[in-house]
Amino acid sequence: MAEPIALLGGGAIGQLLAALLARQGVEPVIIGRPGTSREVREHQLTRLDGKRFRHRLCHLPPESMAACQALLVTTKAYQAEQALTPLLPRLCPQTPIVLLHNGMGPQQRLAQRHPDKQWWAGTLTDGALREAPCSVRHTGLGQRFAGPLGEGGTLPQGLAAIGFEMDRNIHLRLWQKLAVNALINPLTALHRCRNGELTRPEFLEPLTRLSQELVQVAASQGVVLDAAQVLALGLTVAEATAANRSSMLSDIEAQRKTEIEAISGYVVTVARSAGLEAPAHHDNLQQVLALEAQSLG
Ligand code: KPL
Repeated sequence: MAEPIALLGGGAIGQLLAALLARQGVEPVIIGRPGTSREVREHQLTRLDGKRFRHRLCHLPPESMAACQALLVTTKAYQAEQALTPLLPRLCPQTPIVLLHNGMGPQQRLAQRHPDKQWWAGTLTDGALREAPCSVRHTGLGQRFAGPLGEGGTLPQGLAAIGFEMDRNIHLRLWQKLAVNALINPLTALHRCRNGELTRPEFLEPLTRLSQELVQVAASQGVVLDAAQVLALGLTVAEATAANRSSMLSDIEAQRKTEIEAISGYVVTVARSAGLEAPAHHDNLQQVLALEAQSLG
């Protein structure tokens, strides 16, 4: 039998992927926090058609992690590096570690600090809602891509089985996803609005500025994007997810830390290192950090 796929992060996306894997006959295991105990729990997925799928899912502490065909990292961006630290010595050098969080920064830092590992990144646009600790609802069918951050490698069979497509230019896709998140997430958090409200005329100017700055910063890294296309992509996603609260708005409302540093913060840091300025992203960064500090008390 094929080796399991390990998932680090048992939130909505982690649970959705675990259930999709189990349905395809690929064994998923969830890696918990250090100090947790090994246990098998009953999980439930409510599928897009409303049907329920139940499966038993093994939760393991990091110290019990064994060989797997890939490790999928579905934590928040700011948790990824710390959560991975106890696992890295236990992973074979050939095992792909697929970073699926929003934003950028951890991918580049991890690949630089641990060049002996197989670093991959991915994006997925599925919607998922955690309805109870072991119950997740699939709320929107998305596209799923993964690709190596370095050279070579083949898509792990378990990922192909659940509809991930190989993307050899995953950097471009990460920038496109970063653009969508940098346009939508901070504004929805600051204005406490749903994604669809950003299609209102008063948001056109700030969204246009954010698109233009991001395209210049991307160009400094050799990534060619077009400002009009970035704006159109942001508006299309805002419209397609009109009724949703962005993850950043949800984090602020739930008084959690946000991923602002890996989103607007990444744009500002890269701009600075290239001798550029990104004032609109800088303002969003400062304002969301202030809001976060207020909500975290
Ligand atoms: O990824 C998202 C998020 O909320 O983090 C978007 C695409 C903005 C959908 O809400």
